[in-house]
Amino acid sequence: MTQERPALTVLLAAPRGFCAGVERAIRAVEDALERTDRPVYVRHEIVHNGRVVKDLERRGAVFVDEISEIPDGAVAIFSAHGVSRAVEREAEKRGLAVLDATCPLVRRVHLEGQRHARAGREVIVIGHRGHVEVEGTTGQIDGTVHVIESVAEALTVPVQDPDRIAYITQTTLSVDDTREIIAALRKRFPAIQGPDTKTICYATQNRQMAVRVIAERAERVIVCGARNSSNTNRLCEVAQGEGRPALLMQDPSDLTLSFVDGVAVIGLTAGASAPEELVQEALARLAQWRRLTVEEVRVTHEGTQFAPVDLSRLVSQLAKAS
Ligand code: 0CJ
Ligand code: F3S
Repeated sequence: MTQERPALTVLLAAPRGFCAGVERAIRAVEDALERTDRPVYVRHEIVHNGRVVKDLERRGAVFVDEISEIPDGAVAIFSAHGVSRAVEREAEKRGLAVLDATCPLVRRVHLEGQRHARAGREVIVIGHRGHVEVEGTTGQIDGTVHVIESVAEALTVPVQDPDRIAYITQTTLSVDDTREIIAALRKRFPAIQGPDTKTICYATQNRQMAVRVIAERAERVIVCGARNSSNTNRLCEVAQGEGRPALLMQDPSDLTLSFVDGVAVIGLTAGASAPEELVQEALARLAQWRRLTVEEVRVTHEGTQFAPVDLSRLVSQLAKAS
């Protein structure tokens, strides 16, 4: 007699997966591959996901770490995370045909930082040191910039004039941790200017809210996404903050039978750079072991869409050059 697979309820977070900035950035690479006959180079992973990068590589895109690796005459695409002024200037000097796929919400943070610097304020960037978005944002601001990652650093960051400072944030931070860091800054520098947690983007906020709701009901949580993806890691932390073991699933093989052992209700979500196919692969894997009931738990609807990156100027520039 065959033994029936035990039941497992999967709480599927919504919203999850691709945000509007990721959709736009990937489409910029696809459009460039379709509409130009030049080689298409992308500086940095267009978004932090190996599956997305491999797919675009198969279609002809070449990913590099630095602008200096891009040959003259090629199309150069900047990733969704944004770049510094130095990178922009180097591309200009080299005469590269640039498509800037920086997320408009990251760009907004750049402009905010530049505005504070023009007003003579020192700018504190709350974010992860060494992360590509933080490198781009700090490199967009002419003036004194400090990066801080924690409440401890908020309490010790050395500033020249406490009456002339401002802060901005990376877009993909933990909402809760950032709120605490901002509170510490405000307490120490009552005159500080800054936007509350608003510059953490809508997609990051919504995915954190959704994973918290499923984590309240699930015993464990699976988060699809890459290990180098900041927003994906933050989703794991939110679930762990609710006392639930969380597994970051970069590839279906990361999901092992032992993770679901004895579990009746599991949560499933995906970072903003993780394709939905990964979520479907997680479900297929779980279905090999268990009889699934899948319940989508939606905490909000997302209507945000961005206009595509405009290729028309690039296409006419290339046509003139050839
Ligand atoms: O910084 C961004 C514009 C977010 C892009 C989408 O997510 P991802 O994983 O590529 O980047 P993070 O590491 O910043 O979350
Ligand atoms: Fe933009 Fe936020 Fe996505 S900054 S790329 S909408 S994660």
